[in-house]
Amino acid sequence: KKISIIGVPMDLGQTRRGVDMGPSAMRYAGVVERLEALNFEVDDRGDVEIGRPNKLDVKNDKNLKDLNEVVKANEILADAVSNAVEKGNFPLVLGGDHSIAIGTLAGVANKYENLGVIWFDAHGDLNTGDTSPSGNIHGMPLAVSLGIGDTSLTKIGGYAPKIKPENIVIIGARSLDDGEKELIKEKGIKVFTMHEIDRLGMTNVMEEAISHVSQKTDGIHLSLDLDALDPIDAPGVGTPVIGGTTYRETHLAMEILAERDLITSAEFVEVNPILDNKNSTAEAAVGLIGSLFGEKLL
Ligand code: DIR
Ligand code: MN
Ligand code: MN
Ligand code: MN
Repeated sequence: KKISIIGVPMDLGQTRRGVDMGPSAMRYAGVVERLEALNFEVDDRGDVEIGRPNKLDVKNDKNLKDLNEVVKANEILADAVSNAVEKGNFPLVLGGDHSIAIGTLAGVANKYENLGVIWFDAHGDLNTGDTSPSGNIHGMPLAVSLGIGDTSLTKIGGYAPKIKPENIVIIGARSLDDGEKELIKEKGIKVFTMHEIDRLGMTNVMEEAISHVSQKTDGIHLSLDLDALDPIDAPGVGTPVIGGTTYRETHLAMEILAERDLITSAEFVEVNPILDNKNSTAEAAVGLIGSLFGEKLL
């Protein structure tokens, strides 16, 4: 299997600068070499071009910061991802803030009848302009992919919705806004919060998550926000939340996914080298990518 790497130096989905350097940081941490060492053929497609607004972080009347640039970049990303899938390659998207999941899913989901999604995150990313406390689009991609939110976002890729609520699993949640909690209840979205991870252990959580998300689906996308991990293990993120998954738990999750061989596309997002400790978060991300693609000690 050939892997297409697509970098997305996007930082306009939130307000802490530096996450645009995430793709460089992960390349510098050796992502290509790591995958080649596992005998994958890697096609690094370089980075998607991101526009710059004249003035950053301006909220429009829809409570959507830097909307136009986020839309444009995600349209380009959707095309790049869709091309990779069409070639039969595995798309591996490197972020960039989590608003890029809108474009990744737009590029992947039209190739599947029923795409499953495994979403590792401290957050739900289920806000809309109406419910978001921040106006940051990186807190909205899962809602957008469900077809909920401003149409300039939901119609990216030319169709909506991309995914169905019953085909989603969120893992690692510990910070949800009120509107997100309502949407989770209303749509019946499966969430394994940190409580369930503590209580059941990561092995059981992954078994349950996989059985939930693999029932009716014909492909599964993995979206991993590095802030799912505890800030001790992943300090280089814009919105750290105490009490996350450990380095080992997260590796175990990736190793279980590798064993089951169900993931058909993936993205690793929110690596911010400016906030990081000697690139350790990018290195953690690249380690997790290694495990996802089958790296083993023995
Ligand atoms: C918060 C933070 N719920 C928001 N979301 C983040 O701004 O919507 N998602 N950081 O990863
Ligand atoms: Mn998050
Ligand atoms: Mn189900
Ligand atoms: Mn996120």
